[in-house]
Amino acid sequence: MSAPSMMLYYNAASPFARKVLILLHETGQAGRVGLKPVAVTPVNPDAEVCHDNPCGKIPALCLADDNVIHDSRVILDYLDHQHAGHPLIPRDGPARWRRLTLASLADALLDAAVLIRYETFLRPEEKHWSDWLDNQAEKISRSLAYFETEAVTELSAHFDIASITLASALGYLDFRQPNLGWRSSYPRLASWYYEVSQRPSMLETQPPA
Ligand SMILES: N[C@@H](CCC(=O)N[C@@H](CS)C(=O)NCC(=O)O)C(=O)O
Repeated sequence: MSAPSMMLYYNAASPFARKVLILLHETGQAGRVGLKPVAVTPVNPDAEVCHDNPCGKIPALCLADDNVIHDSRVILDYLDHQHAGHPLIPRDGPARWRRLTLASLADALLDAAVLIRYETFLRPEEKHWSDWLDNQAEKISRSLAYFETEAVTELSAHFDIASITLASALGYLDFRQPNLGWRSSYPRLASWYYEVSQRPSMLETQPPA
């Protein structure tokens, strides 16, 4: 196998980086991308990441021509144009906008979960803002309720951009909020997630134990 032609700044705990890894596995491209592990938080930026992505966030993908693509949504779009199989982001029609909207909601759920992590893990306890934390938690529960009642059947139809993003988000909830107990409130989603969790792309990209 030839050497990877691209390099991904990532962290095994990052759910946004996991989205990229899942798509790489699903589309048979994992061997094309070398992985560069970095540890970043909003209060501990990494100089090399900041050089390539001024906002300091991961994932960021360095291409063979030295251009850098960042934000997981943009990276997934780029990589989905780099394989010959069935696109994981519908190219046009109503399916495109529906699946991207579902993915966007799962990304927003993830943003809320990551912000909760920063508030509870990085900020001193006496400075925690409970109203703010409660409202981030509400964003998560409203989004889960929507997926449960309005989207789980659609999700089951394809493992694509929407499913990858939601699966990564649910995996992150299990990883960072193991006591949340979301499965009892959202049983259809739990059963969907159980099924997709068996996919090789999910098993090979699990967050650290
Ligand atoms: N919208 C971005 C979010 C990326 C993101 O928030 N990544 C986190 C790690 S999970 C990060 O880099 N945090 C460092 C920071 O916010 O400075 C994406 O989809 O890639």
